[in-house]
Amino acid sequence: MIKKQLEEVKEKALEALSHADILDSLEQVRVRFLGKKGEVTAILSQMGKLSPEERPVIGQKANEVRGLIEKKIAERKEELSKAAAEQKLKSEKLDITLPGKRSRIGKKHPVSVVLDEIKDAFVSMGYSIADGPEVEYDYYNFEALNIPKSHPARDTQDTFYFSPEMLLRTQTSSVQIRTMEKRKPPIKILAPGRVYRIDEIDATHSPVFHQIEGLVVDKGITMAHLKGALDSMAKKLFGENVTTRIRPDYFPFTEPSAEISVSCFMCGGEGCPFCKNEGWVEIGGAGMVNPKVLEGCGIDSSEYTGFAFGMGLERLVMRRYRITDIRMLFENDVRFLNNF
Ligand code: 2NL
Repeated sequence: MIKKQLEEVKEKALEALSHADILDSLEQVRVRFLGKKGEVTAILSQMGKLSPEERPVIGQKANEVRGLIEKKIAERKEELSKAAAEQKLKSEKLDITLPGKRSRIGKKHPVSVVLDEIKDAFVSMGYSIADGPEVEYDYYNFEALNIPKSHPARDTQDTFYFSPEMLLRTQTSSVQIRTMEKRKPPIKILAPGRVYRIDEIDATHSPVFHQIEGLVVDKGITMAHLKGALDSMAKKLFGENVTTRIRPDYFPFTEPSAEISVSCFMCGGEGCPFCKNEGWVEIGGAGMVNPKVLEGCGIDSSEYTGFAFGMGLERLVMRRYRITDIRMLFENDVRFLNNF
């Protein structure tokens, strides 16, 4: 009787197992037959009713059935796990032969391109690069440069003040003054940097721009040294055929003062629309450092002389790349910047 029940349970279990096609239903089968309240367990609990002769025979049979079901469950479990793993691998398949997504690499801003070239030109002539604060004392920005409070040159630069004594620098000359105060000649520095002026924004004006100033102070420095330095820079920047021209000008911090031009690098000086038929393009100003300025920094002007020059970097960039609107250099539109 029990033996027959065991046979039936075995068949039922094998039948159920053949339908179990996910791991969860396999567990349901295990509970249904082998669990505490399972069908095999229920049969085994009737063993007490058997006669002593029958007990070992049935016992053995029961163990066989339980063993078989356990074994089949384990086998099926193995099969299903394998299939599940394979399925997972298939769904997560990665095609490593597909080309990757290229990330776009940035490049140097045209202002940096020209700045680096100018720095290289002067470093190769033995200059050091100097810098200083953009928030500056009135003294270093104006007073020490022979521009007293009453001077009309202040009007054109009237600018961003924090207090009567502090402002955003309007020129990088302040860097040179600080250097002359700290160090004895010989001095040979290039001072590039951002400067600020109250200017209405238009095609050629921006309240923020960059200036490059140079300063050389030593015994016996003359305007010929200035001309040589400018010539050398112009050739490096615009080509070997370019020459420079200096004509009288006025700055409070230099005496004598000069306007610097380079021969037109578009037409070679013949005259063309680019140089407005002049054959020359203005790039900045220069001069011999005013003795008052040297003395103010504690440098004996009977022993030392010096030259200085200043150029607007954006203007040079615009000339170099024929950009007609300065705002293009500050808008950071990559469609524009990708052209350089
Ligand atoms: C221009 C003209 C110039 C200087 C800057 C300078 C600095 C010291 C002493 C004397 Cl510490 N001069 N700098 C000299 C002449 C001209 O700049 O057109 N800049 C855009």
